[in-house]
This record gives sequence, C-alpha cells and structure tokens, in this order.
Amino acid sequence: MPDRPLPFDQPVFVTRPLLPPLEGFVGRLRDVWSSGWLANGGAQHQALERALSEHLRCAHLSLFNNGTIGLIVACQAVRLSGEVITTPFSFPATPHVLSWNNVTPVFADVEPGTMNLDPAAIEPLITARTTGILGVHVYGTPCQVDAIDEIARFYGLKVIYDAAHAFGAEIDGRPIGSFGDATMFSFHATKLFHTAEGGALAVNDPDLKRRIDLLKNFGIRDEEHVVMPGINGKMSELSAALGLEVLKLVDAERTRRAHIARLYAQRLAAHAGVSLLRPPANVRDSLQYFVVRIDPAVAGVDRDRMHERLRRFNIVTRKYFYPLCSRYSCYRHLPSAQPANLPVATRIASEVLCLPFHGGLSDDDVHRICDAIDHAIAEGA
Ligand code: T4K
Repeated sequence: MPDRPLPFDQPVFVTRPLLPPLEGFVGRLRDVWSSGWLANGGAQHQALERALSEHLRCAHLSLFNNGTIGLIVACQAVRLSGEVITTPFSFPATPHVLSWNNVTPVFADVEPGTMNLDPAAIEPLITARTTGILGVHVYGTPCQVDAIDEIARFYGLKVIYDAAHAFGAEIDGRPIGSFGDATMFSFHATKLFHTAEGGALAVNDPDLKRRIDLLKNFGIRDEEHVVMPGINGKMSELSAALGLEVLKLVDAERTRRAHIARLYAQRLAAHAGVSLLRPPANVRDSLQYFVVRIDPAVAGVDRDRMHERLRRFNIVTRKYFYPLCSRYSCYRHLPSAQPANLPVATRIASEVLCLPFHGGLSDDDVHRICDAIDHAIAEGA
C-alpha cells in the first residue's frame, strides 16, 4: 500500500467561484452608484447581455436572476403543458421547473456514454399529452441534439435544453445555445462563468425573445399594459457588474482547467476501475466538472466508500447526481420513475463522483488528491 498521504489543512471543495480582482469590481460598483440604477435592465445588464451574446454566439439572449427561473419562464414561453419527457440524471431544478408549470415530468433513461437522455428511450414514452422534451447537457456534454430534434419535429414537440453546466460548449463548432427552442445557462457561483446568482435563456426566434423578456418582467409591456402573467426573473445591476468582471477571466480559467484535467487523466490512468467522462471528439468541453465513474468490481472500492475515504483527507467530492430525480418523494410514484425503467441512469448514479476541479488548484494539490485516491483504492474493500 502507498504511504498514507497527509490530509489537506483546509477542505478542498469540488469547486470554488472565480473571483475577479476586487478593485475592478469596485470600479464598476462606483459606476452603478453614480447612476443610481440598481435593477430593471440598467447599463450593466445591457452590457452583460451584449457581451454574453457575443461570447456564446447566441442569436438572442435574456439574462435572469437564476437559471431555475429562466427554465420556468422557458416552459411558459413555449407553452409546455401535459407531459414533458426529461432525464432523471440531473439537479432537482430540472423536473421541478416542469412541476411549477403544472406539467408532469416523464423520465426517460440515459445513454451510458454521455449520461444524457437516450433518444431511443424518448419515443416509446410519447403520448397524446406530450408537448415537449427537456434535455440536460449534463456536466456540459451535449445531448444527441440531431436525434432529439428529429423526434421533436416528427411529433410536433418543443425542445428546451438545460445547459446549466454547458457554458462555452460547442458541437462541430456550433454553439450549444443554438439548439432546440430555448437553452438555459446557469450563472450560479459554482459555475465556470458566474454572476453569484444568475442565468440566461438563449433562443433563435426573435418573437420568443420578446415573449421571454415580457415574462421575466411581470408581463409588463408599458406603464399601462400588462399582457401576460409574468414573474420577476430580472438580474440585478450588481450581479451583471460582477459578471462583466468574471467574463474577463473565463478564457484563462478554461486553460488552467484543461491543464488540471490532463493531469488528473494522466494520474488516474493507473486505475482500471476508474473511468473518465470524455467528451466526443466533435465537442468543445465546457470544463465545468471533472467526473469519474468507479466500477466497484474492478476498482475494489465503491463510489460511496471512495467519497468517504477522500473526506478523511479533507477532500470534499460530490455525488452529482445521486439520488436520481426519479427517486425523490415527489416523483417516485410516477410510472416512468420506476428503477426498472431506468437501468442505465440507476447504475450511473451509483458510480459517478465529481472530483475537485477549479483553476485555484495547484499541480501539487491535484497530485495530492490523486495520491489520496491511490491510497483509497489500495485499502481495498
Ligand atoms: N439545472 C442543472 C442541471 C443544474 O445543475 C442546476 C444547478 C440548475 C438547473 C439550476 O441553476 P441555478 O438556479 O442554480 O442557476 C450547486 C449549485 O447551487 C447549483 O447551481 C448547481 N446546479 C448544482 C450542481 O451545484 P449545491 O447544493 O451542490 O451547492 P453547494 O452549496 O453545496 O456548493 C458546492 C460547493 O461549491 C461547496 O462545497 C463549496 C463551493 N462553493 C459554493 C458556493 C455557493 C463555494 O466555494 N462558494 C460558494 O459561494 O448546488
């Protein structure tokens, strides 16, 4: 067995927010202060919407106060109702936005490679009540957008993508926000690009963009006309100001994360029971998470034990996304939620582990994390 590595003095978290130099942020705050404009589409909001439309190459982009409200609004804007087919392998927000729209989530199984909705599992679940598909580009790996699009066109369904993890991802050079009817990005503090709390919807259709902008502002068209039952989804000037500073650091953060990913891959290649999630060759990775799958039969240790053992070294890994959404008490009664219908997702959820992954990790940190993994495996069952 390798020597027992020393634990980290401070917890090493799965991620840390990208923090721009405080002086730059304070400079922007001075502009906000002197404008006396804190919300409702001020100068910072307008500047960030423009900058992100360019960065993400979106036809139209609308900022939100968080990704979840963005998704709720997307469901309203494309008029989802009845049943919507979605993945169980996601964060709770994904099925919850359907529930908040009085829509029943119908869970379809995922593919073992991308861990995203399996197009072959979608078609058998379509009924007269189905109005849409809500796909998640989980960990930033894109769904099979062409196959999903073909099913949607044939059955006349809307497609919304939850791209909470997919900032900057591309398929064959096409930006991730250009697929489906609407795509949601999360700008939560834990995301590579963030505004502390925030999010956005990207759409191709200018009319849909107008409807979304009304829906996120109470449905107010002008001082005397409220044309639909909207909600408050607006991003504040403070968040937008932070986003403008964080955006300057994104490219350097991506470079650093790509280096860390290579380092992990080199070190973890020694363990046959630990496999990596590799994006297909035609995909630009969002570099949001570093995910491993642990096959207990080969590794000699299961995911839960690895999670616990790494905790002893002060390494705080996360089991995103265990348990499956289909196991929550609010959804487990649904016929589509039965584990027998979701064998691939059920297995994957017991094997995945997100390792610490952010630009603040030094090479030495990554080596120490890998030493701890070596040790956890050497301890065996
Ligand atoms: N769809 C999908 C597929 C999603 O994954 C998410 C969110 C959404 C929709 C909804 O988007 P938003 O409405 O949030 O925009 C975190 C995030 O809060 C959540 O945004 C994210 N997905 C999810 C995967 O991760 P938790 O409950 O795991 O966060 P928490 O507080 O445990 O933070 C994780 C680690 O990050 C901590 O251990 C330490 C570090 N951290 C966190 C915060 C908030 C920091 O270092 N500083 C911080 O300020 O949900």
